[in-house]
Amino acid sequence: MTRTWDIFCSVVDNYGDIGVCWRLARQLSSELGQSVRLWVDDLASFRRVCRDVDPALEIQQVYGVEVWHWSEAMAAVQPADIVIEGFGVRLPDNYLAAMAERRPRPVWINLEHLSAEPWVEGCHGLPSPHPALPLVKHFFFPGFTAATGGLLIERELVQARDAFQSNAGAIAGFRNGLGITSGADGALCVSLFCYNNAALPALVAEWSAGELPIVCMVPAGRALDQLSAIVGHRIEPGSCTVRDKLTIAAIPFLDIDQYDRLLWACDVNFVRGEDSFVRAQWAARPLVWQAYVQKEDAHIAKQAAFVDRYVDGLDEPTATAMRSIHTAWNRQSPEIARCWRAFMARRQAAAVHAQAWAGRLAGGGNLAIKLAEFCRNRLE
Ligand code: TRH
Repeated sequence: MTRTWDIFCSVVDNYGDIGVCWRLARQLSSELGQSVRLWVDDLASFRRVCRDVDPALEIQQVYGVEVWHWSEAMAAVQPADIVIEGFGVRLPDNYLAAMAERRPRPVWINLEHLSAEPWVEGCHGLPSPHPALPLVKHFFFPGFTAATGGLLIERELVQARDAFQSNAGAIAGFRNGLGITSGADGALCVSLFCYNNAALPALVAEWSAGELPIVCMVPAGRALDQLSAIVGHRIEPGSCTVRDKLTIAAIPFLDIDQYDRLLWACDVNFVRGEDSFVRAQWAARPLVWQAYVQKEDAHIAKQAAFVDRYVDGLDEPTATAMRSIHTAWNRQSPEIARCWRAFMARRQAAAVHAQAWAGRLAGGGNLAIKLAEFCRNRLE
């Protein structure tokens, strides 16, 4: 049955919030036939992950989703059947009041951040009554097990990935399209998307001096800025910078579908935050994840909880290499050079495991489908 949805997204300082909200909105509309209104406070950032967005428009249709520019003076609208706050964003008071007035009252969801930590199962789905209004919000946690909300995955994703990864011509065409016309053959292809990381200089030194030719594909952004500082000159997207065995291939910031292809095309993906982290797992290639840095080292526990799950079923030396490289990268330690060498020594096993892991991930369920079911069961 078609329901109406309002999804609210505030772009904090990065792209994960809009990446997740857009992916969810698009999937609810195109695969589940839902009527979706997506409210976004920063259309310029949205345009970076989806080229079809026009930042000048207050209201527009994008792939069947009605996108509204969410400004402070929000228009008085009738709330939808289902209201989603992306990552605890605060809903405007007039909209909350309209939700309380509406009959039947909307199902109200706070879509939470992803974590592999065990406590998530106990918090997924919990209700939280509004202190003053007759409204109840439910917490919906993405996660890796059947007792959580699962992960976002589009219906055709696995098929599209497998077709791409088994087609050398498609991969070469994709690289050519990014302007990478030489250096990639026979080299290890690595994509790099990270926060400023004090371990990056040591990693670059290791990649340059190592035995293996490496092409590091870096979309424009913070990682490229830091690489520019490391090599001592501004690296422009579209250019290649060679340091001994390392070629830094700077590319533009891609839209989210092209970014998937980058992950599918690479042998190892350095990813960060939440959405690129999940996409790298679906890419079925080894990944190195930098968790979003939090106070009191909360991100270290978060990273370790994921790696604990991830290494299940791996042989001990590969599991140790996987743990060590994640610890060094997230602790931003120069130990990264040694850890990279150890990781490379277990490269084949890590690649086989990444395939198996991508297959296992589906066990946690499809987030959009689980969310739609969760809401359907709560509609008055
Ligand atoms: O941008 P992020 O650091 O987002 C983070 C996290 O979501 C974090 O949980 C949140 O609290 C914080 O923002 C405020 O990393 P993430 O989650 O990987 O999101 C990046 C998005 O950008 C993802 O949807 C993929 C997309 N992307 C592209 O579309 N093209 C690109 O070239 C690249 C590098 C990324």
